[in-house]
Amino acid sequence: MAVPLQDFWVRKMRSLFVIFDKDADGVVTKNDFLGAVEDELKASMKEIKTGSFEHLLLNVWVEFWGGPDKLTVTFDEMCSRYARLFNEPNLRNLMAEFLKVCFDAVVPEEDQHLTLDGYTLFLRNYGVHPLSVPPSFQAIDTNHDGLITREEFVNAGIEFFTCTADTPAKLFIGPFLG
Ligand SMILES: [Ca+2]
Ligand SMILES: [Ca+2]
Repeated sequence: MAVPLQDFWVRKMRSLFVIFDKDADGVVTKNDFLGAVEDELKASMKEIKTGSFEHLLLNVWVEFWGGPDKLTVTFDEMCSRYARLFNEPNLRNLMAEFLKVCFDAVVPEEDQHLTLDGYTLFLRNYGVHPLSVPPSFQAIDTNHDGLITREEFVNAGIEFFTCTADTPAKLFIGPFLG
């Protein structure tokens, strides 16, 4: 029998799910998920980055959302797929790889870090209002130097998806909706 999922973690996943369930009907379609990357963000990426980003996004859909065949996913289905992160280290590696590509996609080649403006652009893509971004930025900027490094970004993302406790990383993708 499956171990019950930890309540706080489920609430984090809820904050993630609603970003993609824009019409709030309890279902996220594959098109909702893959279409979440807006042209504006794509335009700011190099062509090769766009290709690898879309490829990874598809992998994330297959591993954590609908699976290889389904075109829709419910919240419970998504949760049970993300819960596999607790037992399957290779999935953590995939998630870390995805987060690295996300980071590289929004950070200019010559820079090594994400600014508040860059993170605002990234989260706006997911419908997060610019005024809601600074608390998330501060949560991820763990050494408080006003810049997010790749390592800070990936660590916060992994913590968002794999930590069951209430930590600042709950703000990784914007406001925590509880
Ligand atoms: Ca929906
Ligand atoms: Ca920092």
